[in-house]
Amino acid sequence: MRSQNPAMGLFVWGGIIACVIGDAMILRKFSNLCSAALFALLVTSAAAGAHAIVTGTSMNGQPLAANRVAEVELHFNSAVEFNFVRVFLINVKGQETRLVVKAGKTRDAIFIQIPLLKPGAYALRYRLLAVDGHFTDNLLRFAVSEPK
Ligand SMILES: [Cu+2]
Repeated sequence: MRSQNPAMGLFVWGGIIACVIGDAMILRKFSNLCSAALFALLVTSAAAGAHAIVTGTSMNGQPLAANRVAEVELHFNSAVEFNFVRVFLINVKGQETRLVVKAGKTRDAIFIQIPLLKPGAYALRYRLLAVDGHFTDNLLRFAVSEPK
């Protein structure tokens, strides 16, 4: 969502400049504009956050069972362009393996096929294109342990 509304940017920066000048001139009139501009800046900064980031997984922070294929679902904070999704498994030696990915039930989710793995620490490295045109590269760590 970054820089997609120049009018808002102008308003925000204009407001901040007015705010500074207003303070300098001790004109009370400017203080409302100043608050409005700061508020708009906070709102637009929040909206400029990364897309798409993981908001939840079917692993739920729990380790996967060793030596068992699994399907892990990832949920994102935005719909993703499924054809541009790439997911790699990384082991502790840094070796990367591309994983099979399937479309999720909704456009903001995907399924990842996890192969047979030994107990240990792993990470998923994913590269996604969100529907707003932003690419995101990120890592998601997870553990594999012997079933209890
Ligand atoms: Cu975005």
